[in-house]
Amino acid sequence: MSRFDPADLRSEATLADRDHETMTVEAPFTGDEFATLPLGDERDVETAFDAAREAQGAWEARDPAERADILLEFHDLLFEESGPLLDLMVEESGKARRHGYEELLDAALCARHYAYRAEGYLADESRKSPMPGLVDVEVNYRAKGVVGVISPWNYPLTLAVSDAVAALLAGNTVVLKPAEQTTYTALAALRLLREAGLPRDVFHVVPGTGPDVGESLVANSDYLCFTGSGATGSIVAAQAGEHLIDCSLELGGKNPAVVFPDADLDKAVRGLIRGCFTNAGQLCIAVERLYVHEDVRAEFTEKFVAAAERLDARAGDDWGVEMGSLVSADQLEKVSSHVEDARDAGAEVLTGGEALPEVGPYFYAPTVLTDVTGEADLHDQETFGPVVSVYGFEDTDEVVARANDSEYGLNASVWSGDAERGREVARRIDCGTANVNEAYAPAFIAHDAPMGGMGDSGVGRRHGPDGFYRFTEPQTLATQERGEID
Ligand code: TXE
Repeated sequence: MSRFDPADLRSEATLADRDHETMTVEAPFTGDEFATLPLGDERDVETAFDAAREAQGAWEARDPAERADILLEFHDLLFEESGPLLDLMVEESGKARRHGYEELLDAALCARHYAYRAEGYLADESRKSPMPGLVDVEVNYRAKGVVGVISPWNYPLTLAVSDAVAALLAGNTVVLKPAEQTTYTALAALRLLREAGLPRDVFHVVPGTGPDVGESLVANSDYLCFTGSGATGSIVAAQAGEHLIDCSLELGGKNPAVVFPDADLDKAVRGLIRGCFTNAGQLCIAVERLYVHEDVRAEFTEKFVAAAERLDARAGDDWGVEMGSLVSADQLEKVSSHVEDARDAGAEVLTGGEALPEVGPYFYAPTVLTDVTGEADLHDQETFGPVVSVYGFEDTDEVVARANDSEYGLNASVWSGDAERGREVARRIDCGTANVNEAYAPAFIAHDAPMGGMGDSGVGRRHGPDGFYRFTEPQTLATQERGEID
């Protein structure tokens, strides 16, 4: 039996002792049954919250250094168990092994980052003594209580744990509802956290569907982290508002990249192939709009299309696979209909533009489009697949305006031989993370730096101090020790 056998992993989930309805989880590479998933409901959520609330005080009272040691052990276990963990992730989500590894690295580095930083954040003297004078003031960063996390299927490991590790280190306990498609990866992460020494009741996972588990999860949480679609995000935010709790929402984007004529074109092609096709484009920070200066548009496009055609898209679990499957029939339907609709509205398909049933039931070819018009859904809406549109531009102000002509504002990149010029342009783009000569560094490398979106891309930030303090309740404590104030 594998270290992370689904039937065995079910024991990590919080499900009250009764029969549960089940759903079939597919293996995206084949469309065959991968496992059955028991579906919880609000009774299971309440069981989880009762236990998490009971455990919270003792967890918060622990020395922050002890909490950090557990997270550092978790970091080590992720690497020690990377083989079976990646086997599970590849089978359950249909992603390429190398993208699973990138995700594992992100989860591990996020845990390590906060393990090293959390104690300092909690003790930050510059925040604690804001007003020396007539009264002594200290600010105590108390935990919020029990943090709810609702996570999606595209990065089933890191999006299940990245918010949670910061919340835990701030002294909160956590209840997580992972996406139905990829719950077993989240349960494997939970097993490793427990093996690292996390007390059982400090972190609960309740499997189930969004409406059945999600609503009561929001109702019981003291803070909520949501990653997923804008439509579901606004439902969840409205529910959070009803319960007067704060939340952070990470909702995706239609991310632009701008290539200037002085850019190193080979480097830009390499970086943007990763930016567009990593995880088959099912990545909130994936590039979906490519603006290339007219002077280099033909040369860039030729190289880019050739590189897209060379990608090894395959249903294999070896390291050589460069692009995996879409997660499901629903996702394939969404991607195909975006491309068909764009084609009907006059777009030209330079490569791809079709499903690859001979490779696997939900595979879609790396696709490059041009002449996409504003009538096409794909022009403005997130596709969340291996599909990118190339547009030409001539003038910097024009391209900044076009990059900003979007309801979203998550991630952007600017490619130029002059890094200062790249930064100047990047600063003018309305987005939470901007990169120069790199497609998405702040999400996967810079855990010290905040990551999140403007506009319809969401609310709040993960990573860095912003990602930590959202899990705290600042309490201002003033003491008058020097006689009366009058
Ligand atoms: O998302 P949902 P879906 C985008 C991407 C994709 C689209 C649809 O464009 O094509 O969203 O994906 C839970 N109350 N992103 O349908 O529904 C659900 O069970 C509470 C971008 O999978 O938002 C899952 O755990 N929770 C994105 C989570 O919400 C509810 C990542 C996400 O599912 C719920 C994923 C409800 N009423 C999709 N309904 C990103 N930002 O990276 C569902 N859920």
